[in-house]
Amino acid sequence: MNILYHGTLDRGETWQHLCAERLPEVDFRCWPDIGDPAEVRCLVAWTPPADLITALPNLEVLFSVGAGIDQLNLDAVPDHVRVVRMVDPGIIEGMAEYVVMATLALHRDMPFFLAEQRAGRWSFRAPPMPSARRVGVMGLGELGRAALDALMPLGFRLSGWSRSAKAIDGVECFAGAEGLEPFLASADILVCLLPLTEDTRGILCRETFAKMPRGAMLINAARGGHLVSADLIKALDSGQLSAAMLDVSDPEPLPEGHPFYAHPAVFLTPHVAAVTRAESAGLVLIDNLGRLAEGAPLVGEVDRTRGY
Ligand code: NDP
Ligand code: OXD
Repeated sequence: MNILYHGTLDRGETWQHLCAERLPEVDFRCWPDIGDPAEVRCLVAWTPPADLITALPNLEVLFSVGAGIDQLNLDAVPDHVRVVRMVDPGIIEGMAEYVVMATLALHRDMPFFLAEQRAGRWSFRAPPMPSARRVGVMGLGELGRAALDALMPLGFRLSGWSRSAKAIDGVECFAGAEGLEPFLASADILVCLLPLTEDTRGILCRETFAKMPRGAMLINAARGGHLVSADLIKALDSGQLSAAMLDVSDPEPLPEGHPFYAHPAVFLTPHVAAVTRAESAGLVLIDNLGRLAEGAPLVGEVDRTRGY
């Protein structure tokens, strides 16, 4: 079997070595050393150029380097090609840690205390107990579930929203379009961990913010396309929302001069919430290549009609 990797060379080399050790029968190539393109059955990439996809006439599987697949431009990928996202324990652990960090920073009023510090003021303000705050997680997949598990011991009230109904101990679960309004109505801190699809693009918008409790806070660690930036600025300026922690933006990097950079209630991280870890993700990829060879189901295979 031949597999082609397109991306940063250090990760490619780690995976190439891992593959040589564990699956010596697989010929792992790192772009631009494609060899004969007709021999390539699998491509692993974050954002492969469209002309690379068309150059591979026998491509069967496209593996995303990340947990998301929206960045792959699937319009350029023939329908018969299977698409697989990365279900990496390193990504899952990283996201759980980020959500805990961001939730605690917002819950403990860090935006207020930082502003007061910058203004040279010593301003006492007691934070509410975690049990007085509800954290609502949008998306109850690999990352949403891990984030909720990590939040659970901290004492927050927890809720979650997904497309299909779920039952999770200690979490009030809502589902579908009809579940969105009651879910939002009690979300003091809203965490977005949805995949970016036609249904979820722009979901963090004026209508959504208006349904949340006044002064609520937002964490977006999913994709920049979920958020309508101008609506967030208005919600923050009007006090409907009080702070936002954003790991992702549209576009990335966020252009110089974008209002988010200077807004006192916006806190940015440059898409670092959960990084694909070469070692742990490499093992997941190797496992999937073994499964492919055996004709077994692939971990993280995406339903292309659903978009995630
Ligand atoms: P999963 O596919 O495991 O989970 C997706 C969840 O979203 C599921 O619970 C699904 O519902 C729900 N969902 C999808 N569409 C809708 C909808 N229309 N309405 C309500 N719920 C919906 O994804 P992951 O948890 O692995 O990843 C989520 C996203 O996180 C990725 O797609 C990526 O964009 C982002 N990400 C960001 C990173 C960062 O560093 N900032 C790192 C890694 C990922 P159901 O369970 O019913 O199917
Ligand atoms: C991912 C990401 O999807 O890093 O894995 O955003």
